[in-house]
Amino acid sequence: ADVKLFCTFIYKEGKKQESSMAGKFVKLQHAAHSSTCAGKIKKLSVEGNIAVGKSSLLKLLGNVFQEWSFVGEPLKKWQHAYSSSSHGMDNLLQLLYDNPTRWSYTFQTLSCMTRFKTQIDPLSEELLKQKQPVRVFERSVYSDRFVFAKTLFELGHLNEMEWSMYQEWHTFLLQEFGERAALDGILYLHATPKKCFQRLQKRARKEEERVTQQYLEKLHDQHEDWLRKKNIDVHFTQICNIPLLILDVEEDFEDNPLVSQHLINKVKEFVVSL
Ligand code: UDP
Ligand code: D5M
Ligand code: MG
Repeated sequence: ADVKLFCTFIYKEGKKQESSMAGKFVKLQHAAHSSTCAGKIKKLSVEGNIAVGKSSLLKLLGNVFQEWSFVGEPLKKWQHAYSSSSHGMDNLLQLLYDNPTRWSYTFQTLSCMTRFKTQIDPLSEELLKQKQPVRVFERSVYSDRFVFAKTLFELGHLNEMEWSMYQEWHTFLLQEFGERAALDGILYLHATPKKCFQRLQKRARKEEERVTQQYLEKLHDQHEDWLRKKNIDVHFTQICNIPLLILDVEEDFEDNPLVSQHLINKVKEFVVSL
């Protein structure tokens, strides 16, 4: 359905537009990669299911690579969005889980905007001074679309019109900000949905009380389709081609020095190779 709807949008714009858009994306990708060759910043995102351990990995890497910059998910902004109501109406994450059909589209507008903002944020003076600056994000504008928005559409929480509109403005933003938002690598944390569900229960975030293992299974499959099977939209092949490091985190790495060290080594090797 994702491919079909996206193509509808493309075809409406005409064939010529299709090829010039594809060309533009390819050009943007080349620009992003050549800038890394010149010793400019390397930007990575950490992707993976809810509660797989992304924030924990960022913390672990932060302790080791203290000169790198780490950008966690803008969760606070989603929990305290706009309204100053005292009835919990400003917690968009809570609203999303309480009534996904009503709030999914609203949530996508805020999550995507906040992610775009952080992904194109200029480097700090301190980071600019470094020989090889590295910035690591927790998730990206890509997982927002290819994992969450797509899942919420497939579950019927975004209707056809919302999904079409979403794809149209997301594509537009990628065209406009693609170069600045481009990633040089993806770290994909992989664990079974069962393990993620256990970690989600252990974390016990109050907004996520209604999250089911079935939902995590759906998100898991979307990650696999996007990152491992690479069977998403052809117009985004350059995103499929971003260098990928798959890290198996089924075994706990938190408070496990041996497993932690193994992950650190793998990430280091990967970043050097970019
Ligand atoms: N966690 C764990 N073992 C690990 C990594 C994480 O038990 O090896 C726990 C962590 O303490 C937290 C939960 O799993 O309570 C979810 O982790 P995190 O918030 O890092 O997941 P995210 O949602 O960011 O991927
Ligand atoms: O992700 C933080 C929480 O936010 C988790 O409950 C998933 C949710 N989330 C993140 N992005 C989206 C989008 N785009 N739509 C719907 N829900 C989303 P965590 O994995 O716990 O760090
Ligand atoms: Mg997190």
